[in-house]
Amino acid sequence: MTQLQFPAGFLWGSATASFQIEGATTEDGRGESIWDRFCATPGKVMNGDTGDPACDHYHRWRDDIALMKDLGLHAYRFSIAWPRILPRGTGQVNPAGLDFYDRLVDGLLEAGITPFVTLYHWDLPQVLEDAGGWPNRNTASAFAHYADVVARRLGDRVRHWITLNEPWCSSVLSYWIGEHAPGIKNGPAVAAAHHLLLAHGLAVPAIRAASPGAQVGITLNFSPADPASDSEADRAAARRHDGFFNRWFLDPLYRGSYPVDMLEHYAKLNQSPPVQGGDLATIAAPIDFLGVNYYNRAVIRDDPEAGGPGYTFERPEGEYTHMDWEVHPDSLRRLLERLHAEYAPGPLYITENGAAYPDEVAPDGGVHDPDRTRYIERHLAACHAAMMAGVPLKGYFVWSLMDNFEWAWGYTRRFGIVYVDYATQRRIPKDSALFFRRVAAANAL
Ligand code: IFM
Repeated sequence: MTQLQFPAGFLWGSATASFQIEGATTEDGRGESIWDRFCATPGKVMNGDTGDPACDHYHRWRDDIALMKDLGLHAYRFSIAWPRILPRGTGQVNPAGLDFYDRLVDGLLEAGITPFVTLYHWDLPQVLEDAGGWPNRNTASAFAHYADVVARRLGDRVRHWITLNEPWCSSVLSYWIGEHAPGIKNGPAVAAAHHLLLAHGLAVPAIRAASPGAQVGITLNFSPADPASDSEADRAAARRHDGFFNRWFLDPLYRGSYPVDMLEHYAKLNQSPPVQGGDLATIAAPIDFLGVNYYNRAVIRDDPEAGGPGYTFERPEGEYTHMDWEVHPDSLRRLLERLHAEYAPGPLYITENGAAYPDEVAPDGGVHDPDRTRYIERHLAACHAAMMAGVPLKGYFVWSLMDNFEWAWGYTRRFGIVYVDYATQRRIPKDSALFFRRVAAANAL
């Protein structure tokens, strides 16, 4: 392969999330989150795994920064645990929680690593869930208050803010499919999604006021949809999947409206977004960048018997990761080009991309993960191709810095470029980390 040069200033980073790495779930005044409750509910998380001690990052953050520095990373995307800052969701602020992130940000800056802060990566304070969770409109204003508290404390140093991570997961997966906390099936997911978007819209001006000149964006997870065949029915089903997963969030953010075909579809399921006057303008207020999380595509076959949106997923021949997700880098290229062409969100970042494989420590002490290395390499090539086609992609954050708590899969799925031995908390950079270090240093593939 000829060398693919990335533009000067392209950011090479890694990403994590609070609940997945921090541990210390009851320390220093942290309140309970919906994920603590979900983990404590038998049968919800594989092996009964919990958020403790995860990667014990709450105590080992200095070492983890040193690790990133050693890997030559320019940027680090992490999330703030809302229940550390406001243990009861609103009201009394917990100073120890703010202090933790304050130290983390200073440590990153001292190491020359740019912090990208995600405010919500799914750890809703349990008290807010008890009051109705995301289907309750009040949660959106509580989020704006929380964003204001954090931005006031860190906004002088943090220049990149992400309001929400993957609102599809915190609405549909959490209140309709029930695989994620709070684990509600067939609940008011459309209302949850609307209030998440509203929370984003309300938080943006609060962040801008407290962190003048900072860049504010949102991260969405995308599922590019290909029809299983050329039939009209499969193409319509793929379009439905696109609406359900991608357009449902993109359209209100970038067009100020929900997609009409999906409104009609959801109405048949007795769901509609509880829009109040001014909501859509709040949601669509301009932002500075779009964060793209991409792992795989979906191949869709129409199936009126399937319930819900009326389709099933095909499993084409190909390569699959330990999540049983198809490896399909060209869908990332197409996604980036489509986002740029159809929604013109301005600067884009890959805020997550990566793969789980069942890694083991080899007798020589290393962790040899050629499949992950190849996955990252091929997706970087796809990013490069999209940039050559004019997409303003500004950086790439690999998911994840280190192996961590993979939600309902517990610790059984390893996404890190750094291996974590959970018994000792030893970190071992995998071959993919060494590859990523070379790419970042050369700014080329
Ligand atoms: O681990 C998750 C992350 O929290 C959100 N995006 C997908 C990753 C892999 O499943």
